[in-house]
Amino acid sequence: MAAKRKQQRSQSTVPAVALTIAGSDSSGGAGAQADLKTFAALGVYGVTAITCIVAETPGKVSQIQPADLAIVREQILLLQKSFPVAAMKTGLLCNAQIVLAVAETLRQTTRKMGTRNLVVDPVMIATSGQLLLAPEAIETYERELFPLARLITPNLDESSRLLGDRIGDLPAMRRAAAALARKYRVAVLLKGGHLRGGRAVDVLHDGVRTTEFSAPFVPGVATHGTGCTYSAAITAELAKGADLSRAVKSGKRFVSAAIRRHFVWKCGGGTISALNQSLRFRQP
Ligand code: PXL
Repeated sequence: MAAKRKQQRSQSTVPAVALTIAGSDSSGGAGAQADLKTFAALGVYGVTAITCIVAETPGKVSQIQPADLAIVREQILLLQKSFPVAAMKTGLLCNAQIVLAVAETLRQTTRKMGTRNLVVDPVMIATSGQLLLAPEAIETYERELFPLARLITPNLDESSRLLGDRIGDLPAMRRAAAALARKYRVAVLLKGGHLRGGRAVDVLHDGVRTTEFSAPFVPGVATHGTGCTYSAAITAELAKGADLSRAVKSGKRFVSAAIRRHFVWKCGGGTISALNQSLRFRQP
């Protein structure tokens, strides 16, 4: 009887749906793969629109192949038509034409959603330093995609490029987050993870208020995909109905745990490591 009730309960629980529009990372730590693992860990059903295929290992991008614009558009259109997509994120969009195609398709399809539950992670450079986005695409992001977003999540390098200014410490981060929110009229989460120090501090500016999110910095972990995982976790929380500040708080907790509990394999005389997005952890 109890087993039957349990079965009925699990059948009647339909998860919220989140869409990621992102590149495929062959090594599974970043991109759409990281997003799907994160969505699953947070109890959200993930669907994907793949924008490009990246052949890479955690330390080195070998080759990037952009997808045709028609298939990028069709994936988004089809998913939006068929699933009750509650929140979306964009990851690596590769070039200006793809950024434009995504923005145009989202403008077409999200009118019926009511809210703009779109998180834009403006991925430009890999953790390894390699350029992932064609530089001329930045302007297309600013003009076409940022106006559709509920939140943009640049890291320090990306924020510096957007503002044309170096960001060297926490007071500069606070100023930069406010400047970005003013410039693009959108909420901004400026991630300070790359500002080495005892703590990893991120600054959220929602157009009115500034909130800071802090976690111990985990040194010496050669990871990539932290930005993808973080924005995916925020998107998952938004899909479940959290407000922006709560979604960022939970997202920060999730990505910090994924870094802390990263995997390391011994391989070919060296080691290779990856984020661990696979474990569901308890929310205090
Ligand atoms: O972490 C940035 C990133 C995003 N998306 C894809 C990637 C990478 C990094 O290498 O491959 C597909």
